[in-house]
Amino acid sequence: MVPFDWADPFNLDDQLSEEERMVRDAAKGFAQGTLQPRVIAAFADEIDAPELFPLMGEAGLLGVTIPEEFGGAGASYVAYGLVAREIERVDSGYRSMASVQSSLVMYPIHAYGSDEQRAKYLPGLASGKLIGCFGLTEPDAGSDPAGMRTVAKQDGDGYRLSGSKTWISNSPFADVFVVWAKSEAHGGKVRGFVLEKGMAGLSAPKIEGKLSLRASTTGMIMMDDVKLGADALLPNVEGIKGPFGCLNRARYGISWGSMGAAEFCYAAARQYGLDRKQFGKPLAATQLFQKKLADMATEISLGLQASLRVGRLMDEHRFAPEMISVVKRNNVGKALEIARAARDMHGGNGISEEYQVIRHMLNLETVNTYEGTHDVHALILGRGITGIPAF
Ligand code: TGC
Ligand code: FAD
Repeated sequence: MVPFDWADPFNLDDQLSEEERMVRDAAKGFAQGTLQPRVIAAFADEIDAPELFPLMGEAGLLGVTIPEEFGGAGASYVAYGLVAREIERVDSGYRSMASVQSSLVMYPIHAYGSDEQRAKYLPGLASGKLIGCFGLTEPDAGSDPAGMRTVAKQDGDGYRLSGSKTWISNSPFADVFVVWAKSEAHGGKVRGFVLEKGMAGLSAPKIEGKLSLRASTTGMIMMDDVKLGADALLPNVEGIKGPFGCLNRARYGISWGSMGAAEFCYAAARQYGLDRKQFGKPLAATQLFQKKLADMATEISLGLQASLRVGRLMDEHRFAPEMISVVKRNNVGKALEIARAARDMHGGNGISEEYQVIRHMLNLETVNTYEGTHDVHALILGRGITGIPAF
């Protein structure tokens, strides 16, 4: 028998390689040393933080799974998940900034790009000197991105892009824009294009007034006949499976990240219950409080084990997208319930920025919606289970 560790019920640590533990520890050091001290003010004041990208790059947290020859860490998907967990333990918005860069910008350039595109963009993105964004969602095409209206028209050897994307993380300060459009030159099929800040006809206004994910900057991408060379096309993927291949990676990372947010809330509620006395005893000495903590520990330990399993299968190239829907949907939904419970367990203090649980709760509302809503993942699973698409 071994003693029970409330903070790691199934000894997840034991199941990691030495390299994975090192990546995790580096991420933890950065998250607690650099991100935690600034997050309360960043959320309160909705502060843009492009300067965090080079710091994340220096800490080796961008492009964790991208080969070292392109500036990445060449590490496993499990290591990538551990990084997301440590960053989101501080704030879902900071994890969002990093996961868009890694999974939604570096991944498609590496997987679908030409040698020239890889050489041009990946080292800068890995170091954080370049900031990337991913434009899929449109005002009239959210859960159903195949309904997108952004169009690429042939123009000599190159293209002209017109349309608008909305709710795009990082876009107001991005240097590199991976944008998905229906290409007239390719029979109307969805194709990926790489745009650069400063191109004529391209703008990226900020969306103000978010009450969730306020430490992460979100904007639109407006494209008014943006002229692109032939070299802007991502040559090695065609169809909507291109963006979905990126979403698989980001959704998987979110399954770990949301557990990091949940672990913060669980640890905070536990400590608060031990410290705070009512009716002559600590709150943690009451059955209701203990039941809530037991539920949190159970859901977090099961969620982490599930993400670890999916990560190992991704590392072995043996995963189905539906597996990722299970862990994205379950872990984010459970993290949101845990954050709401932790908020309640802090009483009045639970609504204060100082205790941080309400910030996690508000953030997780976004995380439950983006990268496929909770219900859309149920429908992806429903289709996988029955063979019938019910979208
Ligand atoms: P469907 O008929 O299902 O498939 C069309 C083609 O795509 C392939 N495919 C996939 N390939 C790889 N991975 C996946 N997960 C895939 N899912 C589908 C499929 O095999 C097929 O290929 P082919 O070769 O036969 O053409 O397509 P559909 O249009 O009916 O899709 C339905 C649905 C609901 C699954 C899809 O529309 C969906 O996932 N909707 C949710 C949209 C979404 O997640 N948007 C995310 C935007 S990005 C974002 O939120 C970033 S936030 C990041 C942050 O800040 O952290
Ligand atoms: P809708 O699709 O309109 O859904 C509204 C509601 O209807 C939801 O509850 C949904 O579950 C439900 N619904 C939809 N279809 C069905 C159906 N068939 N059956 C039953 N219920 C259904 N996108 C990007 O491309 N890049 C980004 O970087 C990015 N970052 C984001 C950052 C933030 C802060 C936010 C909030 C969003 C971001 N998104 C990004 C967009 C995000 O992916 C979309 O918001 C999400 O996919 C949902 O689309 P929608 O908002 O249009 O909602």
